[in-house]
Amino acid sequence: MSPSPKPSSNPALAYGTGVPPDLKHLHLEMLRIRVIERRIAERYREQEMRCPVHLSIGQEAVAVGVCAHLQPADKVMSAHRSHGHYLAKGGNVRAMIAELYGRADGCCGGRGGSMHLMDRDSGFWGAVPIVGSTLPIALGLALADKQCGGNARTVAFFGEGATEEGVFTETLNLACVLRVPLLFICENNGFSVYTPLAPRRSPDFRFSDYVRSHGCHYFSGDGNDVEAVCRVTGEALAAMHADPGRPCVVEFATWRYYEHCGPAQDDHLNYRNQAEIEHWSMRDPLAISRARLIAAQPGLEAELDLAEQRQRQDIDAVIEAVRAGVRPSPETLPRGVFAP
Ligand SMILES: Cc1ncc(C[n+]2csc(CCOP(=O)(O)OP(=O)(O)O)c2C)c(N)n1
Repeated sequence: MSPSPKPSSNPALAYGTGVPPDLKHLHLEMLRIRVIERRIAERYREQEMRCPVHLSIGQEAVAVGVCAHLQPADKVMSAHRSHGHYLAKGGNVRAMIAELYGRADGCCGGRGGSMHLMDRDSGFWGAVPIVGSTLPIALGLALADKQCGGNARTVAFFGEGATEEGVFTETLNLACVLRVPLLFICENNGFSVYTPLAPRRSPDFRFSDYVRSHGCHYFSGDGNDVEAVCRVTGEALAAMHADPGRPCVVEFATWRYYEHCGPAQDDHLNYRNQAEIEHWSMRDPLAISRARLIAAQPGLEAELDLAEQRQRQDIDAVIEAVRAGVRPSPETLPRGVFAP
């Protein structure tokens, strides 16, 4: 996996709005993200990556299905669980891994780690782990584009936990009042760290009603089916196109397979019930797309296996190249803290 050329060479990005997504490309892109995150999980135990990691294993379909509609000039912001969004938007792999390893050639100079990714050349405008904090920044990006007469799309990815921060309501409201066409993508994986939705929301709460009552479009879909994500995102973009200036929230139901933060699975902690775990384990986004592809074309099985093998070799080569790199020198520590 050599550093991706800029602008992005992400194959999924060739599938702009209106073009039916190619399931094989979408699957391979999800697989690439899965392989990279699995390798991060495996290598994390060596304790050379010194930053916390929030893996999105299980949530790849949302990142890939949404970004399949975007071009490099479109802008994306994310939060603490951002590897999938960064990669699906065409972010440079080598710069991301270098960031996790704290190397000077990391996408944030090795100072930020996993939770502070950025690759503006590919339209990934940043990730920040303060929950909800990137929502108003995304609104600012979309507002600037509107004021300058641009036609880039701006997308904010966030978890459902961020909707419980006041800043979500403020951003949603301002987007509606100022008529800023921001696309909010809410990945509802059902948990904020260890807390499920039930104790966090009244049984009467309807997120769709809440969003619509502000004057915003609302759509929802199966976040573990990449074709469904693509379809619903396309519908959301079409609704925004038909009614310029009205923002849109799309909520995708999904599930993370690993712990909230860290390289392991934590289902033994029993904060998620067995029935839910079994339900979602039968709905792995990669298993779904692979089964569909092979049912349509049985000969693809060997090709997909080979692709996975190559992706593993690629990420291993990137990791070894990154490990040979240098750390930022202490003299550069204040860089980026104070304006010159
Ligand atoms: C303002 C703020 N409050 C609390 C935290 C601690 N925290 C980090 S991630 C997280 C849960 C966020 O859940 P969600 O937004 O649904 O994203 P997920 O982790 O499920 O992807 C919390 C509470 C934080 N980083 N920022």
